[in-house]
Amino acid sequence: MRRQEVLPTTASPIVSKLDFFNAVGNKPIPTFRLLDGVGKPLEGAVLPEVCIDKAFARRLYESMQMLPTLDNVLYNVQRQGKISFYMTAHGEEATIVGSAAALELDDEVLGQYREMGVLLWRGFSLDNVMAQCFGNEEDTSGKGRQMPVHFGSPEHHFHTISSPLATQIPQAAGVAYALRRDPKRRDRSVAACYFGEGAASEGDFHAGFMLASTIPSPVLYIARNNGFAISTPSTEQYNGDGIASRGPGYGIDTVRVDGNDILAVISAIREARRRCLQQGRAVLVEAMSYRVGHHSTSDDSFAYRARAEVEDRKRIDNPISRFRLFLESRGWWDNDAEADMKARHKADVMKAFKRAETMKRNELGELFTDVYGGEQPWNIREQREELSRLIEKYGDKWEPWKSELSKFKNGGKDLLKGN
Ligand SMILES: Cc1ncc(C[n+]2csc(CCOP(=O)(O)OP(=O)(O)O)c2C)c(N)n1
Ligand SMILES: [Mg+2]
Repeated sequence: MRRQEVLPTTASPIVSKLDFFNAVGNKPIPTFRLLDGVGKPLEGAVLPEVCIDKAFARRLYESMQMLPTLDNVLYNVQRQGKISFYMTAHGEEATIVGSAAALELDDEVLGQYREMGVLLWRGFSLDNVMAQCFGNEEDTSGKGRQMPVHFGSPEHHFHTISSPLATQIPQAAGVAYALRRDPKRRDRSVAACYFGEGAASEGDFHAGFMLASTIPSPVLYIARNNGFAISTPSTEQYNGDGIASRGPGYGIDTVRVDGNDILAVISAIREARRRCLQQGRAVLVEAMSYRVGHHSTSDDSFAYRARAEVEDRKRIDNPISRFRLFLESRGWWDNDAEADMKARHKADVMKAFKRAETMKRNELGELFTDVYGGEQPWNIREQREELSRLIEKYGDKWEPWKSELSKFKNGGKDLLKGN
């Protein structure tokens, strides 16, 4: 028999028919789902084991419900001018809580900015959330020097959020490589990296995937495809089949999941995590959802999408009510439980808000610390001295300065001469 011909640099079979292709398997990528729109398991669906556990299932539901409670309060707090900015996670509760629940608590998380729910799942308190958003003296994320929602907590293995999009994608490949090199964490921990479909248009997406593809490491990429990058709908963001279609191009195991089905998200992330560790390689999960809220408090989405479209999505495919219907079908939830939870959540959030509202900010001088390690460089010293001179001149004379300084511990006096 003649030996089959292959080219030296590829295992590609030789064909005589000219055939172009533009899809994975020449058909749209399917979406993995376990529960239908009314919380009923699909035929043949294998539910994750957590569903057998009533207490865990209720915890999942309560964690999802906490997000809109917190989001509504903080959104309004921003509108009252008490915090400068906020971003909600409306519509993505199942993707965020489900993925958090499927990860181990010490997996390293590199988020984009809508993943506060992952931190809450790991025990970051409501007081911590408020302290960061208010930038008060209890802010453990950054001493009040970051914009709201830029959380970070080494204790919770949650890397600090940074505003420039997609920077976390190559960083996650590096973090996962470091995990692989650490004998204590090798084969045990993954780096989980969240990003939006919009961020995947950045060069850093491709740089990160290239790194993860060629320098194998256990990085779990979670693409939150919520249909929008601020005002740009996903239909204008790419011409391919979402973000999932890019995984195979980099030789990365990939799955697309219904991001509004918390049980499907848990199953997909669990299996993705297992593969990451077993193969020591990257895995990509694309979670499909719909951004129900405005992009941020700086956005009014009704300028570019119909109110009715949003209302329809909320009603037809609500990740929270889908799971509630599932719980009810098992006899694990009812109206009394709902009323009790809502009252408890509201009281907890309001208590944390009221506490944070009255707290002082860090000393003003903290503005100049931690910028660089080691000795303070001349430019930072100069800026500190300039502010000190201005406080001396206007601090107790000019009303806007007086009221602003009163929000800081020591009223800015730490910057005056002799301090
Ligand atoms: C490098 C960079 N370019 C632009 C922006 C402004 N920006 C902030 S969020 C955003 C949209 C991101 O959309 P997506 O990744 O889909 O996340 P989503 O907001 O939908 O969760 C843009 C363009 C930025 N922060 N960084
Ligand atoms: Mg998006």
